[in-house]
Amino acid sequence: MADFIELKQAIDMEGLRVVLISTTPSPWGEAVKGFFYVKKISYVPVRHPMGQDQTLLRQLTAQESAPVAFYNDERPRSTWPEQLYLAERLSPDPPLIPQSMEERVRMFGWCNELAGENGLGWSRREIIFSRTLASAKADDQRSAPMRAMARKYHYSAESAQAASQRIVEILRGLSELIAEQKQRGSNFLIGDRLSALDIMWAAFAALIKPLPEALCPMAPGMRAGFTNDDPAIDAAASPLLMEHRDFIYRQYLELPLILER
Ligand SMILES: N[C@@H](CCC(=O)N[C@@H](CS)C(=O)NCC(=O)O)C(=O)O
Repeated sequence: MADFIELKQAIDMEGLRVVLISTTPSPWGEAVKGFFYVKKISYVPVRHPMGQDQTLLRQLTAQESAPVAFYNDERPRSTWPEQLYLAERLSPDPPLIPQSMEERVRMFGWCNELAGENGLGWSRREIIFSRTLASAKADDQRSAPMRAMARKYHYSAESAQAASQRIVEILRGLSELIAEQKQRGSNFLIGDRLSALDIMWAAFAALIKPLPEALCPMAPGMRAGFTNDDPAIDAAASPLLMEHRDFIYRQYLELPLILER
C-alpha cells in the first residue's frame, strides 16, 4: 500500500482512493482493506481527518465516518455493502460474495451483525464510550472528541447497557457457526471458500482482542480501549472462533497491518 495522502489531494485523482482512519485498526476500514487486498486491487490510501476539520469529507460524502471509497468520478461509497460490491465489480476474482442464494443471504446477515447499526462493532463502541465517559469529567477537554463521537453515534447509557448482551449473542452465533463448519470439513464461515464474512470477522475481532503489537501496532491507550474486559463477552468468543481470525490473517490478509503511528 502506498503512503497516505490528504483528502484535498485525492479529490481530483482518477482510480480508487480510500479514506481510512490511519492510526487505528478500525474494523470497518480493515475489512475493506482486506476485500481489496485479497483481490489485488490497488488504491491510494487517504487519511481520515480524525479530530480535525471534517467539512470537506462531509461536503463530499454527506457523512463523516471512514472508510469511504472513491472510484473515478463515481458517487463516493461510505457503507460496507457498497464497498464490497465495488470490490466485486473491480475484480470479480476471487469472489467474496457466494454464488448460492441461501449462502448469500446468510453471509450478508452475519456481516450485518458485525458491521451494521447495533451490530458487534457498533455495540463495542458503545461500551468504549461508556467506559471512557464514565471516568472523565464533563468539562475535561481530553474527552471532548470522544463525547462528540458518542453524540454522532447516538450513544446513551441505556443503549450501552444493551450492547453487551447483543455482542454475546453475535459471538455465540458465530462460535456455533465455525464449529458446525469445521465439523462438516470446511475452514470457512460460509460454504467451502473464503467469503467477505471471514474477512469481516477477522477485522471485527480486533474489538475483542487486537492482534499482537508486532502485527498490529497501536498506541497503548487505544489497545486498552479495543481490548474487551467484559467476562461474558470473552466467554462467548470460543477459542475456535478466535483461531479462525488468526487463520484468515495468516493465510489471506496483509500482515503486519498498515497503520500510521
Ligand atoms: N460507514 C460505515 C460505518 C463506519 C464507521 O462507523 N466508522 C467509524 C469507526 S469508529 C468512524 O469512522 N468514526 C470516526 C468518525 O465518525 O468521526 C458503514 O456504515 O458501513
